[in-house]
Amino acid sequence: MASEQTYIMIKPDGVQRGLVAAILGRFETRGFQIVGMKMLTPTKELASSHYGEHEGKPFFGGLVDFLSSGPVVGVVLQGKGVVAAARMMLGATKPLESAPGTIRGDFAIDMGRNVMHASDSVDSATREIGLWFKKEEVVSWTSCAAGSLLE
Ligand code: DGI
Repeated sequence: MASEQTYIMIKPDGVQRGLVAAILGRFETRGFQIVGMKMLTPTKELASSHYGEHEGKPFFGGLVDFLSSGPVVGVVLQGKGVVAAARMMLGATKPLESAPGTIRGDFAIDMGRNVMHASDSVDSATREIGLWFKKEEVVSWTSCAAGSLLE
């Protein structure tokens, strides 16, 4: 399986609860590489674009208001199979249906406060990385651990 990039984001609830390091640490210790990272409070326009697939649904307004309510930490992660792996590590959209050991299964109980986002496909990852990061903000670097992580 080829190296991929995905977009993950600690949402305002995760930042407020001081979960940034705990969440990002899981990805780093597994062997995924951070190649872009920023903290910002998203505008409503940016939040609406990010969740564009949900426009028109009853929860859309609340979702956009919440995502733009405070700082988030957006990260581009890179590694073998990282798109599907990040979704597995994240857990189900409804935290109470997320297995223990997943991020939502360990850190959340409510769908409207489910602490983190991760792109759900390679195509979504490409779109979301382009939405949140300028090209020059994604850094190309080689980890000195690469030879110990991959055959
Ligand atoms: O990729 P996910 O975050 O797991 O889920 P998603 O892309 O289907 O939905 C994005 C977010 O929108 C999700 O994290 C929580 C919220 N959401 C999704 N479905 C519902 C919802 N919020 C409410 N209140 N009701 C829903 O049915």
